[in-house]
Amino acid sequence: MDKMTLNRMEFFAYHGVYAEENKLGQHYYVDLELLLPLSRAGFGDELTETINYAELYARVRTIVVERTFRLIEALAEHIAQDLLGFYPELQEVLVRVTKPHPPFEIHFAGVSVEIRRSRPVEVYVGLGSNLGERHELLAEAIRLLSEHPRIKLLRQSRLYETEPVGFVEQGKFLNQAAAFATDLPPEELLVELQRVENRLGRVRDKRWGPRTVDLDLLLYGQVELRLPRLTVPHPRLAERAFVLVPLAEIATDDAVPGLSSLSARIEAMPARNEVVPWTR
Ligand code: A4P
Ligand code: MG
Repeated sequence: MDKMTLNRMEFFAYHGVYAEENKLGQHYYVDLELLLPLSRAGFGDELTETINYAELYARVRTIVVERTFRLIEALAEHIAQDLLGFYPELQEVLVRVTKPHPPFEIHFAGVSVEIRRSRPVEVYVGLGSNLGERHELLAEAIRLLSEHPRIKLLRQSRLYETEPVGFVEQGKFLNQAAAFATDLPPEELLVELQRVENRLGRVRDKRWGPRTVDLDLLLYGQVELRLPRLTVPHPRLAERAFVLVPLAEIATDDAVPGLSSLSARIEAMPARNEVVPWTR
């Protein structure tokens, strides 16, 4: 992806946790790295095909000098979210905020934070539980995930009761699918899913064995990924009626890369009859 950078925009402002900072003010530097396609501007030589950096500077300036934040983290986050919201062509932004001279006796050359943010992606999570208060555990898992500031719940399917697949000497499962918008990269999202599993008492002993909550990353936009600890789309997704039936309720028919029709796939699975809507 092409890149535009704005280096060391300099402002005077009053952010900070300490009273001196709010009273005396200080200098701030802001650096930006914007990832966006620039070839149309390159070939056409038209300002309307790119981001006008004078306008960009003015937007950043408004945030830095007209707002007050306690933390430079909050200032950087605010700039990143504002720019992603305002410029639809912007794919990713890096924001670095520096206080070169904090108003204390310091023995380092200023302090900075640097964050990289991208446009949220629609992701699908498969949930399963066959131990404890299953429906409460699934609801709690969705609630805990949505509490994350960078994960937003979009839709959730009904609950389905399903026969155990794989290791069959265990209780029936409740399964569900949920769609979220997130700008977390896939591996960080997996860490969040595992954090929620652990909080809800998941003990990993037997593979495919009973579990309080299992959270699988089914889809991350249209991305296909094979990492040592993460495969997306989920490798066993297309063979499992307990995943596909809830997923089809909240996703479009062509949502799974490499699978032309979710509904046709489900129609061809005898096990779809073992996936029945569940109510209390
Ligand atoms: N991993 C790789 N890709 C992914 C991904 N897309 N999402 C790695 C999540 N994890 C992924 O998973 C094992 C490792 O897979 C993780 O450490 C991660 O790095 P796990 O959740 O620790 O173990 P698991 O769930 O016991 O194994 P696995 O292979 O994920 O099992 P499944 O495929 O999740 O199957 N029957 C019914 N009716 N309903 C169910 O929900 N679930 C299972 C578990 C078996 N039978 C079931 C159900
Ligand atoms: Mg799993």
